[in-house]
Amino acid sequence: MNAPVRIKTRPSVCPHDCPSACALEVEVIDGRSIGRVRGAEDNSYTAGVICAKVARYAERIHHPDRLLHPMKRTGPKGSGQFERISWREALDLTAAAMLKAEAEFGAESVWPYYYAGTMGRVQRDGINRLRHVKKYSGFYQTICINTAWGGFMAGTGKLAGVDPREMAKSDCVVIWGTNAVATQVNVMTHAIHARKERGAKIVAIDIYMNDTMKQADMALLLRPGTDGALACAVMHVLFREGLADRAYLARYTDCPQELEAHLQSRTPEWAAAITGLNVAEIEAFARLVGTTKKTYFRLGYGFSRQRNGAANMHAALCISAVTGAWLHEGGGAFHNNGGIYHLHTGLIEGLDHYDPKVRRLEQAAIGRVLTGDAFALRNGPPVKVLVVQNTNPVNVCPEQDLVRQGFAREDLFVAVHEQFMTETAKYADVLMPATMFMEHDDFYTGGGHMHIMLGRKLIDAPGEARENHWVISELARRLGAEHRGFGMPVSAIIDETLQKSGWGTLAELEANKWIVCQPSFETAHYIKGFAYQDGKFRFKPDWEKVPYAKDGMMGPWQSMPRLPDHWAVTEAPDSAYPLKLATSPSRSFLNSTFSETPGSQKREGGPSLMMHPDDIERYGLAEGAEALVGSPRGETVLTIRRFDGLQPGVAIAEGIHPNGAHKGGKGINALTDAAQVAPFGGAPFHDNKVWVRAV
Ligand SMILES: Nc1nc2c(c(=O)[nH]1)N[C@H]1C(S)=C(S)[C@@H](COP(=O)(O)OP(=O)(O)OC[C@H]3O[C@@H](n4cnc5c(=O)[nH]c(N)nc54)[C@H](O)[C@@H]3O)O[C@H]1N2
Ligand SMILES: Nc1nc2c(c(=O)[nH]1)N[C@H]1C(S)=C(S)[C@@H](COP(=O)(O)OP(=O)(O)OC[C@H]3O[C@@H](n4cnc5c(=O)[nH]c(N)nc54)[C@H](O)[C@@H]3O)O[C@H]1N2
Ligand code: SF4
Ligand SMILES: [Mo]
Repeated sequence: MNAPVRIKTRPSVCPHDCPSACALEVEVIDGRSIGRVRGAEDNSYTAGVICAKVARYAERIHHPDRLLHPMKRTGPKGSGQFERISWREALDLTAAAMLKAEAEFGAESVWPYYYAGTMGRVQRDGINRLRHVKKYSGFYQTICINTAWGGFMAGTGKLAGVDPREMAKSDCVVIWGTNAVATQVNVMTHAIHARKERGAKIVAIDIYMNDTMKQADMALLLRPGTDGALACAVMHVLFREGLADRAYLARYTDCPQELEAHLQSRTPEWAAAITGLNVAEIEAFARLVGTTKKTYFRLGYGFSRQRNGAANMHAALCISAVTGAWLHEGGGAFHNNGGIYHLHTGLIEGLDHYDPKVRRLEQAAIGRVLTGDAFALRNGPPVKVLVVQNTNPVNVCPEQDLVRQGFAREDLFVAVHEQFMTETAKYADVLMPATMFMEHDDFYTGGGHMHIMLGRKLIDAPGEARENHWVISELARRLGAEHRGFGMPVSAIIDETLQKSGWGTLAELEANKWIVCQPSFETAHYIKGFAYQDGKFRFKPDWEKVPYAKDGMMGPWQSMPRLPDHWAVTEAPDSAYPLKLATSPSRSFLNSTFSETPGSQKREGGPSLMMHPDDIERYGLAEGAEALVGSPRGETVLTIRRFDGLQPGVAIAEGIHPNGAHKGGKGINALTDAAQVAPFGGAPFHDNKVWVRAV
């Protein structure tokens, strides 16, 4: 009789770009394959729960379409026609193109282009070491976080808030502008715990009845880009009805009297006209948070992807300072914990070679950069070489028509290091196969929680797939770029980074699986004062003094309102473009990742547009029929779906489906804009005026 195969379970970390950064338990079947993936029960934030797409990770890591060998392009740009070459040839060709561009156009003509396909700190950010040593064009990350982080830090002075596990001790959890059921499932774990154990109320604030709104006790369905008006009216009611904590305001905030006077005219009636909510809803919400001291405001990214997004994030955050919720366990606000880890990333990123004079190009404006827009290029040389890791810009970046035009340039050399034949990979001149997280070492910090975590290599990579760090080190060697970080084992980089940052050693991390970095109650609740020098929360931030401002001011920041307000700069519908479109994430894709896995494809179906029945009728459309959708940027084709869980005049397209899944081959980001959102940049993905026509 054969002995039963013993499947080992090993710890890991989900590397995808998700605030949950879940601690995983992976069934390792043999040196090459995995079985089921579960959430770690013993991690206090993950608490045994992960999303469905990662639970079935075997279908992604063992996918038959994984890239296995380096290749070079044989057909026209974007055709996806390649022939197999050796690693040596792939790296030689790439390095030669980089050296040639540098010689002819200067080092800034090379643009290392990366993002958070893996959130591993070594494999994600190591490309910056090459950039700094060689003085290639810098990379200003504007696709995701700027508006939300900047808006939150404007109030607190720091990117950190109340322990996310404390949600379980709240009496009211306000889930604002994040579809947590889909995008960060653990928020729901802790919020629902509070509901079960303490009868806590869950409030959700969104622009359509998504899966999170459906679970809420109070669902506030407002018009896109109007959260600032809602926040002002809520604070108006709090002052009017004696629900503001005046002692807290006096001790902890910068200008409470000025705020109160300013809010006099921001009545619920005023906000109702702007938001489309009714006065009773606004007052009920204000009274709930005003009388429930243990209210936890969980502020998401979604509502900041508007042209007034940073201002709205700040306005929503201000409510917690008016009620004084921060003083109470289970009360206060949270967006992201990036500020608690204080990692010394000098070795990883080569910061000893940092040169502030080198230009930095905006990630989200890649279409403009590659098509020669002088402002986007900061009046510098053209970009002649792109080296892409961990991102899929041809699919995920705004102004897709420009992006594709840029990638199609015959004089642009593109090297892509990828796991799959993505839409960006198809445009590569040299395409290199990448490992997945269980095939390499790295460490992770959780944006939505408080752990530093270790993810070890658990299995061998298929074919010739190689990790990011190896590829960057091999390029560095060929380019004559010198830094001790190149060629160092990843584990040694992790160990040194942890020690320098005061978090112990790699051996300790390995023994404990994660480090709990949660600051004390006093620190997380800002009991001794907020992070500005005077300890005061800012109702009236000086945007140029927000810590984020060091990276430069962007967009029409000088006309931002000084105090929380409705800043009417979103793209207003008009007769030519009568509807507002948001491009909200879908549950089974993660940005463009997982669009290759059968389980996710089955659940998401094809690209569609959710529209109010009245609008379907008004524009002569039909359920299930294809329609052409256009914005000032471009056009795409979507299938119409009836949906009455949104306000008339608003439409939602969920998920970033592959461009090729849309009839005509243009993806959803043909509609979106790379406009700079004030004051720190960022793309207004959910702020588009559009028309819809039957085809
Ligand atoms: N399943 C899944 N998970 C993901 C992702 C994914 O694509 N799919 N993406 C990952 C990434 S990179 C990120 S940054 C996070 C983002 O996750 P979230 O913080 O959840 O942000 P979004 O998903 O952009 O939007 C959340 C919600 O905001 C709504 N919204 C849009 N405009 C407004 C507005 O003006 N006001 C209000 N109140 N709501 C508005 C959207 O309709 C959406 O329902 O999720 C991560 N997790
Ligand atoms: N319409 C619309 N567009 C959006 C958004 C939206 O809400 N609406 N959201 C925006 C947001 S918030 C974000 S963050 C961006 C994200 O957009 P991207 O940064 O492009 O993220 P993904 O689409 O997940 O693509 C990550 C890629 O990295 C690859 N990858 C993963 N791990 C590794 C690795 O270890 N090595 C290498 N070499 N490659 C790896 C994956 O295979 C995948 O193709 O999209 C933005 N685009
Ligand atoms: S919820 Fe987010 S972090 Fe957790 S497993 Fe899913 S994608 Fe990964
Ligand atoms: Mo993101």
